[in-house]
Amino acid sequence: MRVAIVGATGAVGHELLRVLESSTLKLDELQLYASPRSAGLKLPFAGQELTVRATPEGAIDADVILASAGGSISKALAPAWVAGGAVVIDNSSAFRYEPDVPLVVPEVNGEAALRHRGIIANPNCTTAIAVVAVAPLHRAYGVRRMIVSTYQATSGAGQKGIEELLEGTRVELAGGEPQAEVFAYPIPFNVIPHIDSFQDNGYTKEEMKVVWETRKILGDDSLSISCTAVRIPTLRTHSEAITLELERPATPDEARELLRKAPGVEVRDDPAARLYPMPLTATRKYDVEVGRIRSSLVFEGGLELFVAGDQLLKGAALNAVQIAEYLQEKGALRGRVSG
Ligand code: A2P
Ligand code: 11C
Repeated sequence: MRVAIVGATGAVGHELLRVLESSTLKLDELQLYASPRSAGLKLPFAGQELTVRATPEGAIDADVILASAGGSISKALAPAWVAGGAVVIDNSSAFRYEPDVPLVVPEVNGEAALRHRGIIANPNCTTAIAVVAVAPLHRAYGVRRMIVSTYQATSGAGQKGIEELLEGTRVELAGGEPQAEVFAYPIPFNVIPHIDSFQDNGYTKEEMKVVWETRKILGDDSLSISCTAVRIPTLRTHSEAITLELERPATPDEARELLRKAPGVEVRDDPAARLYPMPLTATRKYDVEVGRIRSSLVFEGGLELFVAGDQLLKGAALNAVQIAEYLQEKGALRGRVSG
């Protein structure tokens, strides 16, 4: 299989290289693309050095293109990549809401990927992490309402987000005033309830992505969902507090038992032993940590939980590679419907 990464020098691109090194994909060739600024740069991969090329305007000769260079690049170039015969697994939000573009988390709705017409969308990282934990509960108990509050790391905003936290922290500790370019306000020692643009309904686009994408992935437009998305001064891994109202009552023990068997989940839930999900322990892990599972005090028979998932992995690079692996396993890489 010939694979290309577009956006190979970015925060997600870096993780794609690492995940591909240990993936089950039968790689014959790996091509790396970024902006013209990075052309000629060499990046390590599986003991070799691969040269980054400027992303061309037209088709790329590859079977699978893992795109992570932002929505405008995907929007402009993905049609040409598809016309050239590639399957595009797109990490941006450019195509997620198009009815004929599957939005896929393989553990949850892998079979949707088989209906692709050239483009498969990778969900927003906050959504991907939440649905890994919520989907098994939804199947068993029927989620009626879901309320999410997030604690999102700076790398959600890419490499520049990481640098703004690190540099700002150095400046603040030296007694200076940190700058804010990527984020709306200085992020060191702060908490910012503002990710992406505000919408007419008062929610941010990041918050609405959780609503739209969770419904699409779970295939249930009746789900009542609301989200408050907050940026915090951590480097990576998004955490989320999730409250669920259920159709059929669940006890915390039943939920723990179910989630222990769920793919992509690590139950980390023993408060007496101070065991709960945290960025400290979830970072660089493939599984999403789930803990603090307890009966809701608000919704009778409902649940409260806390999740922490490495959003550069399950929320982005890992999920994209898992989609490619799923297609390979099902022999569906070349099986797309034409047109
Ligand atoms: P570059 O490093 O050359 O700017 P992040 O999400 O971490 O900010 O990364 C964004 C990725 O998208 C980087 O690999 C970046 O490459 C790439 N990128 C940015 N602009 C373009 C462009 N015009 N064409 C292709 N890739 C781009
Ligand atoms: C963040 N979740 O943390 C965002 C980044 O829709 O793919 C991912 C945006 C997206 O800033």
